Amino acid sequence: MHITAINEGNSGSEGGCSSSGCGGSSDQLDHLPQHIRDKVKDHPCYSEEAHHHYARMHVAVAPACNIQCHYCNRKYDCANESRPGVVSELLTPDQAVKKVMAVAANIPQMTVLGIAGPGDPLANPERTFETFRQLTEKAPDIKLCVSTNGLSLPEQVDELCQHNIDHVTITINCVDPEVGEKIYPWIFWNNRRIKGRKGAEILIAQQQKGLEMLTERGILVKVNSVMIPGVNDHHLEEVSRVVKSKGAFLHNVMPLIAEAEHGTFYGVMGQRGPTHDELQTLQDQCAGDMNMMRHCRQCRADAVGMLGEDRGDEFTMEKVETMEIDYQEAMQRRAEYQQQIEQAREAQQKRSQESFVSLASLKRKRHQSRPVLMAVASSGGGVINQHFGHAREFLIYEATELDVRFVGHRKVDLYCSGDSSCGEGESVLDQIIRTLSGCEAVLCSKVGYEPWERLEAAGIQPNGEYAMEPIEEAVAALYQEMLQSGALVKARGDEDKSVGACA
Ligand code: CLF
Ligand code: SF4
Repeated sequence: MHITAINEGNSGSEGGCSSSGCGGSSDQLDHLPQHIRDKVKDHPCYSEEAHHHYARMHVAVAPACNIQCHYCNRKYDCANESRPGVVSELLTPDQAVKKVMAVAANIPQMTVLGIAGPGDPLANPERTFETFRQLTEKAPDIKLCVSTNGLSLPEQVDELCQHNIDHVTITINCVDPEVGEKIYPWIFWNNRRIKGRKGAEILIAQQQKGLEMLTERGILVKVNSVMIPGVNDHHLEEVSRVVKSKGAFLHNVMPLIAEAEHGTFYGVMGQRGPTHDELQTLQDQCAGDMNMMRHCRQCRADAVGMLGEDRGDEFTMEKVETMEIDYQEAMQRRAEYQQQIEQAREAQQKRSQESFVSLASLKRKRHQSRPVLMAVASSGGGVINQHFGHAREFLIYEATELDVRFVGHRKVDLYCSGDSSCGEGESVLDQIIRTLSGCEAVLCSKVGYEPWERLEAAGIQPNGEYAMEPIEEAVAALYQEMLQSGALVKARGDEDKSVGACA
């Protein structure tokens, strides 16, 4: 069994940020030039495997925006890069730099600083570039990252290059103005508001031009797209093809978040977001042409910490102002800490390569058994280390005889809140079970008696036997157990008819 994380089905350029979990990240990244591997290997968004180990932070220095998206309300974070929620504090560049240094000194695994809102960073160029300029000088060990709607991108590419920015995200929801006019009511361009199709046309042209200019200059570009059922869902495969042909490195198809209480056009109009299945199906369809990101958590524009967690409250400006930071010393500690992470990653990788051999020897005839979805509770480090009741999200993996791949995450409410309600959260448990539908096992460090019974009754086998084991290996091993027990053999007539057709 070969352990991969995502992006199966890609051709030669696969890998990239689609690292392959503990099992084969070096395999998939090995074919890339060293300078690209260096750029992605510690970036929690560009490398799926890295997101188990490294953190990012955003500083909210960019309040204004030059377009209107139907899924955005200015009161809330930019939906390009964040789930709706007010930004707690808007920062000046000086404040942002202080905050970054405070976070870097306290969270040694923080490798990337991104500016992603709450408006558009390139619609606020002075504030954005001043922040980058100071950080390049004061915190040279931190990678800089920016996310934009792309309208001002071509005019800012040279400036971006001067700031040593390796990673740029462009949100591209369409390449066809007919689709675009349903998403963008207007843009602000050359001091004028331009509505409808004309506005969408300009935005698309600028995005494509900006993408080409960045890739020509060797900057890694990730394209984010918001999947809006009935509006651009059938169009996003084409978007994937086009941006890939222009050199984009990674495509991140995210679900629309539209709630009436957010006050967005889509929210108020009742536009729904995609289901888990719809999202995964589209990501799989796009994967034929493109490296796909599936671990995006749609972070806030002021998020701090590992993807999926937010430690922003620990670093309010009020608290930051009281922290005394010796950054030289902090850099030294960060380097040592990150070296330990790298050693652990290397050890995991070696172990997985060994298990590759032993698992492969157990492999049965291809397509004889069906794939299985498994949910995993992990608080980071790439291992199964979280109690079922403490999980706020489950990582979803698909195991087959040939590989294990990460396919997404599903958020849940906390089952065990740590007070007396723990174990009595009937309705929360119902909701978790519903959220995990389609999964046949849930792997966690521990699970209580009551949820165990309820999960089992719902056809989701709880499993605490792989506590502290690397995720992909544990999923692979459990799949093998299921395989050997005969539980996964396809019913007669379900076999893949294509098997052996060329043999
Ligand atoms: Fe931030 Fe975006 Fe850079 Fe990452 S987020 S600017 S590329 S450092 Fe990452 Fe967050 Fe998804 Fe963005 S998980 S929303 S993709
Ligand atoms: Fe909102 Fe971002 Fe769209 Fe601007 S680009 S309207 S801030 S979602």
